[in-house]
Amino acid sequence: GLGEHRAKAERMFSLMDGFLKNDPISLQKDILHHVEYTVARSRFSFDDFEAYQALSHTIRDRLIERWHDTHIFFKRTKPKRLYFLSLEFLMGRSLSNSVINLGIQDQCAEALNQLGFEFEVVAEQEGDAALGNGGLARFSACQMDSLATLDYPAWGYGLRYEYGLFRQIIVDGFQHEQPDYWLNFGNPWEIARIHVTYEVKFYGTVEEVEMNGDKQKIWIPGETVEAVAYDNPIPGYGTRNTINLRLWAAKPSSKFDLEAYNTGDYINSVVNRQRAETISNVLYPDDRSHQGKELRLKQQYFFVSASLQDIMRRFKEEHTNFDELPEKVALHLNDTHPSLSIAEVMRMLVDEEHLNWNKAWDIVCKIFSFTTHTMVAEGLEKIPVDLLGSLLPRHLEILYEINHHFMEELKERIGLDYSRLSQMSIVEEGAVKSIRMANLSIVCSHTVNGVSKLHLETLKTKTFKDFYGLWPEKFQCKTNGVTQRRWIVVSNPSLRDLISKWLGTEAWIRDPDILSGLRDHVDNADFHLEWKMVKRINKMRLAEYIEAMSGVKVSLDAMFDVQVKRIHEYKRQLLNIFGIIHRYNCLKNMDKDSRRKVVPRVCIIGGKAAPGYEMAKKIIKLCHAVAEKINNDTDIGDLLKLVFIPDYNVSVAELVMPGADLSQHLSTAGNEASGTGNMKFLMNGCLLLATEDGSTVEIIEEIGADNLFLFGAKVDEVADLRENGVSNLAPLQNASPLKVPLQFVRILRMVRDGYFGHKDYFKTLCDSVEAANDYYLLGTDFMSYLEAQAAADKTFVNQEKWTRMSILSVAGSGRFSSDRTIQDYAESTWKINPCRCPL
Ligand code: GPU
Repeated sequence: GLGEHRAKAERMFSLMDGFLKNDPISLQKDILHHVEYTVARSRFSFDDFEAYQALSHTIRDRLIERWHDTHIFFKRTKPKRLYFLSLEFLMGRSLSNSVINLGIQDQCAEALNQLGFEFEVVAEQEGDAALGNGGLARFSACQMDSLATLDYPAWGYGLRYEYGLFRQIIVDGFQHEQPDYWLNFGNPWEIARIHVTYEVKFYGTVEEVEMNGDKQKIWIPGETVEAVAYDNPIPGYGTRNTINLRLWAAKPSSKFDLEAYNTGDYINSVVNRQRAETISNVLYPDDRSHQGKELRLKQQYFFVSASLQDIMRRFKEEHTNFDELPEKVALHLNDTHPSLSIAEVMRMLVDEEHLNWNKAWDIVCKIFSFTTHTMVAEGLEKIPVDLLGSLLPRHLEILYEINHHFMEELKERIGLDYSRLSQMSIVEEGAVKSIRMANLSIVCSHTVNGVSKLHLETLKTKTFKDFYGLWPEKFQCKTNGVTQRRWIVVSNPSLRDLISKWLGTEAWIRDPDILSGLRDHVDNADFHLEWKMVKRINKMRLAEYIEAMSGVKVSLDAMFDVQVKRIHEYKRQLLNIFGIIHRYNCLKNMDKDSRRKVVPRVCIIGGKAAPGYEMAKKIIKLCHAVAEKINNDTDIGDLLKLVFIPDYNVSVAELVMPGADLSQHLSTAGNEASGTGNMKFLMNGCLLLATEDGSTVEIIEEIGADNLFLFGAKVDEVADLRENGVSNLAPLQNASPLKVPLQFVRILRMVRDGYFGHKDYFKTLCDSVEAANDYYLLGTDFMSYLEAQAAADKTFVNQEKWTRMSILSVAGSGRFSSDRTIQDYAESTWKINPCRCPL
């Protein structure tokens, strides 16, 4: 009975000795305990990596306590939960972040110190968890941090890829990809839940059976694999709440195929079973183009099926009636990658729970919300019907039926406008008949979110114009954000201390709007001095790293100018490189006197190209070819350096952003849905040189156009410029009959003629920006770009002005915290409330 239960609980608690303690001595005891019993090294002799392992397990224990308490509390209060479904999470390192969010950074540092170790060195031992490609995946990670910090009852669901994003190595200036077998060194941050498993089925046929006089479709699957849960605790800052990121790994089913084993072919049977594990083996490395690969589709369904079984089981433990589902469950689709969820929930409700179609559809339309991360329709995900029909035959039927109902509704609303009907259809007819996952997601979601104001505007007027006409109320803007915990507190401790000192509080770490208080000190000379000192310290760290990576020595007096992000033609790293060549040409043509007035530059470029993206790979090679020329030109010396930072990832970003003076965000207007790197640089007091694209438009609103360097065509000029070479909106400005300025042509010529070597190899790259083909308008924007660069140089000479702009950047960065984004989602999209676990 209850009494017995309580007596048992009390005895357990007395044995437990209370919760783990966080004073330095207790931490040391625990670290040594883990050295001896978890790492199995002698406590009298262990190295930095073993110290990392032991400290991580020490922290993990503390996370587990909080995580248990949080989940017991959620179970007791039964709040509406958010399930954040994403195929990618770029978590990076966990140790520093956890220690900071638990509020035990100083204690840990002291504990390690007394054991003869240094926290920074120990933290450096950790490898990145890189289960994602770029912005979309890192944004998922920032959102998890904010969900935990703001006490929301949320779960993240994802895949536990055994190989994360490839490692980039550079050989002779070319990118090579190496597998990232990140689990080789163990992962103390996950908890294997060997008993939380679900069967996931594929292939097979659909049959019709009689059920209580009704005809009912059932799916007879042909293959079964097992999904095993791995839980990753996500601690909030300034709260006990620690939420869960549950990642699924594929394992062979524990059910045996008896026949195969009885035929005596034992070895082959085992080998075949083992193939199941390939499903979660490797992350697809091409961001924004997932088209028509069976393994990718298998990954998506594997993820969807396991997550939804888990979510439904939890719902059924707490509730009996599916009418309550919309009040208790919010399912969020992070882009279309998890959108098979829609068909899967319909299948569960109709085929397994025997709800009628309309009732099930009504429920489904109340639980899904959707965020799209792309501006351009070409990037939208499509799944060939043949592929889907063979892998998931029942789901294909369901998708057809959803579309049938939608088309009927649409005909009633808009009449027999066949062109519009076919454009809005979930099914795309044509050479390859496909399912349009974005259309599916829009039809079924109660909210469709854009990731910046400009992005939402494009969705409404272009990409999803017809859907906007049909359901204007569905479309909402939720401008992205990044977490200041990682992007200031973890990555820039000196700035953290400085901000807190001058604001007189650390409250901004939970309440980022407080950062605006820095404006009060924007003209204080002491503040300026300390601000510049912090930047100098961070530049020193970065310079050391650059020298270690590339052998190039750089001057701390130079302007550190950074462009780090995935390599894409639309992000225009090529424009940056052309600008650098231009600068080089100018320097070469100057006399000694003029050179003395030049602001020295260190140009830093970093980023990965998708393995199959030839043009992006050529950009990387060109960068190296130009760097080789410039860096070895003794004539130029410290006036200009170009370095490519290899293997750009989250932990490299943490080092690069604090040390940057200037950062570049060069996407042709109308291509970058939001951008989040710009926000991270902003938080680190780095000035932006940018086009008016994505979220930069809102950064301008917040800090004023005077506090960054803007250039380039505006979004509503781009179409005209592409077509006519001039903008109808600004005829005077672009009146030149030559679309492309002479300087640009000259630089193109140099590359074409082999000035940097590899003439043949760069040919297609040059062709892609030749006047007629210059889709991303490099030539058109070139002069404007050079002007913005010149303005940056001019301002850098005036350090007082520069520092002012830098301070105002940080002061205006509060709006770009993911805390703001998440609160907005919680209140207006998910309709969830904070659920704070008591201390
Ligand atoms: N983004 Br679609 C990705 O990183 N990968 C993708 O496949 C797609 C979008 C990015 C957007 O390019 C970027 O503008 C945005 O800030 C980010 O998603 C998060 O919304």
